[in-house]
Amino acid sequence: MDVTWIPGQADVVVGIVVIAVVGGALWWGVRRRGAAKRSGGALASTAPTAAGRSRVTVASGTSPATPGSGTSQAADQPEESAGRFARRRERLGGGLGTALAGFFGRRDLDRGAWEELEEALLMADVGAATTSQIIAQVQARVGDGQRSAREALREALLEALDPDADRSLAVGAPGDGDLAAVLVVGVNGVGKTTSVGKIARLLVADGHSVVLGAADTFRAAAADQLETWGARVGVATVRSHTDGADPASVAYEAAHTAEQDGADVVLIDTAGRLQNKSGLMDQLGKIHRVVSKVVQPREILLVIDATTGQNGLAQAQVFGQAVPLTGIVLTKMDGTAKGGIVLAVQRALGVPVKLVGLGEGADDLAPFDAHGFVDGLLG
Ligand SMILES: Nc1nc2c(ncn2[C@@H]2O[C@H](COP(=O)(O)OP(=O)(O)O)[C@@H](O)[C@H]2O)c(=O)[nH]1
Ligand SMILES: [Mg+2]
Repeated sequence: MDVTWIPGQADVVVGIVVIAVVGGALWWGVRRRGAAKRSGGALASTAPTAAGRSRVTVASGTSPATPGSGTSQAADQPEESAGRFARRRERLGGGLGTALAGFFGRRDLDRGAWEELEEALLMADVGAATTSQIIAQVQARVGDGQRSAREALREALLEALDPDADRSLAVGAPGDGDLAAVLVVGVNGVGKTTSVGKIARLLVADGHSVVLGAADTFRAAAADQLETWGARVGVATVRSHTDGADPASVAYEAAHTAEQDGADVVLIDTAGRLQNKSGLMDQLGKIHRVVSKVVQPREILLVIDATTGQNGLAQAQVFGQAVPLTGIVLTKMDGTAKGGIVLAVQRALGVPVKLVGLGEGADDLAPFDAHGFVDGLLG
């Protein structure tokens, strides 16, 4: 018997309905499985229990959970560190260059001209001491007639920036088996947590395995914020779910976990409330001491908000009395035309600016480049 089935209109409609129902059911199933995996992953690999009140957990950034194992398929790919600064240089705004248009345009460098230069430098937050030093150098250099005022100023700014300072993060080579601890400190709201997340991305981009420690325990939201950064780039976050848990316990557990996992770097976020300055400084001192029991911190980075200028700088200086700073992260450079604050902070704190924040994007944190900075500043 010759049976040939020729589909009619009704069959096509039935077919579409069947495909829709089966497809929808499959889609629902996949979604449910994905959600279960995510919520399981966040708490699965718990559990070193901290000394004291807080139960500290490891929120794995990877799935399946392997703290400290670097990136996972789910994690996004951070931008390589080389060239980041240059790619964002125009965000510096070139405010000083604009303010100096009059000075550069002058034929005679009379007293009025030097006052104009002084005012522009002060307005750019260069600071009084560095401004005097720069003006003296520019005067000496243009005096011999060999250089233009612009060239002389470029040179003086570069020298004041200490272009040969080592601005690399002292974290060793990826996979060298030598754990490096990095503490991040600073006043509330300057961009510490954000910077820890961004530094993790920089390190992962350069091949390091990283563990994060959420030692700002005032609010669980702070740890959530850090954990989100960690999960995005595929690194584990050691945290407590209890508000007000002992920050030093969390810091210790983070260092300990990183060591056990053979991670390259443990990056520790801290609280920055200044209501009780001596309490805060004691707390930082304690965090430093307990982390040192696992490994002596190699970097203590002070985060400063560039938009707060000399005020923020005065507040930040107390941190240098509590812990031995090794470098500065200057955030929100995209939000100010007063880039001269780089010179002022380095002079006031005696440590180099190592990283600058140039936007709110996940990879908008760049290793500082003195030459590129001066070019950007002069516009
Ligand atoms: N525009 C800009 N915003 C930044 C930068 N760094 C941090 N922020 C913002 O500053 C705010 C405070 O950051 P947060 O990390 O929570 O500060 P913390 O209290 O010091 O931990 C957040 O809204 C960040 O997005 C930066 O480089 N540029
Ligand atoms: Mg924070």
